[in-house]
Amino acid sequence: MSGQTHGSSEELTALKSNVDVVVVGAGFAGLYMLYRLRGLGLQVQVIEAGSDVGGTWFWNRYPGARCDVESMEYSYSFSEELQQEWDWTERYATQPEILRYINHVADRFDLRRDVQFNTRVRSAIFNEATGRWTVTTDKGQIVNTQFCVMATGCLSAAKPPEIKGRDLFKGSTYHTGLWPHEPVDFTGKTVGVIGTGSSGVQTIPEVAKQAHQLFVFQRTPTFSLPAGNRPLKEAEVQEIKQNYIDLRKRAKVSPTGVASYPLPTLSALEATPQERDLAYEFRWQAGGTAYTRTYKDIMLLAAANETAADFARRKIQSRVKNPELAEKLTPRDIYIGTKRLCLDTQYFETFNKDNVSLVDIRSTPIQEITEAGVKTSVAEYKLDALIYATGFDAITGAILNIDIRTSSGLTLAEKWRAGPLTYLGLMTAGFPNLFMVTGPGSPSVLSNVIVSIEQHVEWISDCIQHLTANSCAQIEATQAAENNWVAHVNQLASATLFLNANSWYMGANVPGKPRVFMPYVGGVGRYREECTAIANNGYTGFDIKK
Ligand code: NA7
Repeated sequence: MSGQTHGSSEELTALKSNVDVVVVGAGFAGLYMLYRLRGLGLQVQVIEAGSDVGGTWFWNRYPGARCDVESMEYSYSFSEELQQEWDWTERYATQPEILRYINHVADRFDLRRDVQFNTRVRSAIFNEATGRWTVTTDKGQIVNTQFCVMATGCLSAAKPPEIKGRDLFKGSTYHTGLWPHEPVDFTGKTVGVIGTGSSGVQTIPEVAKQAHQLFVFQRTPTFSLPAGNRPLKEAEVQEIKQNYIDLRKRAKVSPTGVASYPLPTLSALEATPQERDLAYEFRWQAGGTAYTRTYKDIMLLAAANETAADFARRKIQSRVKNPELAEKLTPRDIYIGTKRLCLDTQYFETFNKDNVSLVDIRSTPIQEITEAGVKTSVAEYKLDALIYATGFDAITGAILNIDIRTSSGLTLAEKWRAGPLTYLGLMTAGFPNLFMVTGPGSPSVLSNVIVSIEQHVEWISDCIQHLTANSCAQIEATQAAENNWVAHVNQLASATLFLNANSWYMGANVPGKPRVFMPYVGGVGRYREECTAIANNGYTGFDIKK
């Protein structure tokens, strides 16, 4: 079956002024959080900036937008009825299909009535005397709450590029992460795309189908693999559904939150070149980001990584007809996988089209945006439309866009000035009763994020239930536990190649942002075990007050 996309939800709710929990965000995290908290009999107010549910899938409507985790796994597991009744149609779901799914979930569990849409949270202030939070919205409304949950998403603060003259351009401007709701027609237009990360890689082939002329402004070439997308067959869907409970269990204990990914045991360096080529070819044909899991040391050792990168480079070169152009599109000075690996459908082949041109802005940098288009050091490209596929202020951006502070003057922005500090990516010392879903220091963006969201939401709701059952009003991460966790997260990351890349994992794409590797690399299964053990031991590392 397919869900009906709900119309405007604006009229459905009036903001409650006094609740047990405020949840910020009505994406996958916020909606499940609401569902669980309601199940505990709590009063909940969800506040969402968009005009409807969906979070990242509400905003990222650009042509070609698609998930890079397979649809049968990129979906909620908490309801057996839900996972049995919903039918995914493609191996990798499109944005519209995911949005239909999340709308279906909102309708099925009657979630919208506790969501205030079209509203941004401006500040959240903890009153140390009363032990409660005051949450203020951009409409000047105030909500008093015991707990705050930031379900604000890791990729929700769109980042325009810091290029001179950005507002001068007279044509149409778009950001992939803030795409209009109405379809955009590029037929007959001269279009520019700045950015060749996942969003650029997905949208470029689609825009090229329409545009008269497409200029792709590339700063860094991208490692991208064919997604191998295809329609799902009824028989395979039924087989997965029959074994769904087992599949979900395996996902939860796996390193990446994806049950179908391999658990490599061999070293790339112990295999012969022929064995490696066979193994990489197998993964290449299979499609998907599991390519970097072909061997256990690809993300750990430079020499092992180079074998995977070399194979991927050869593949890129075979996809682009013009050797000079192929070379420009081939990443040379980055370890494969240290920037998020992209999955594409005909990305490199698109550059074989006559109406598509690559502008290498590393050798000929953009100097400014003009009224007419984009001016590089050697030419001005006159455009009708300009698409920024320039990414996000990832992981911390949306949280820090809210003024979070305590009555004694501690601000989160100040505390995190040199990088985010958390205990388990769930809480941060000094800010009692403030939870984060997939916060920095948790597997988040290195995992199937739905699996990580469910784990966090369940941990948080169990924690609130524990507090309530024991007549406790307050929980806060201790400074010592936080220090140890941050050291542990950094130690794990420093054993990998991730620290070498100018990636959004490192905050390197935002000028002035501290350069810290933000996610937890130890894996979903291991992380879950740690979180569960901490809760089972009476919330070790947390101060709990009556
Ligand atoms: P990404 O992966 O951060 O990619 C952004 C792209 O934009 C990347 O190619 C950047 O080049 C480029 N960029 C960013 N700022 C500029 C400026 N100022 N000038 C030129 N080029 C620029 O964002 P996406 O939206 O594609 O994907 C984010 C995640 O969303 C993705 O990994 C999936 O998980 C879903 P750079 O590489 O920095 O040289």
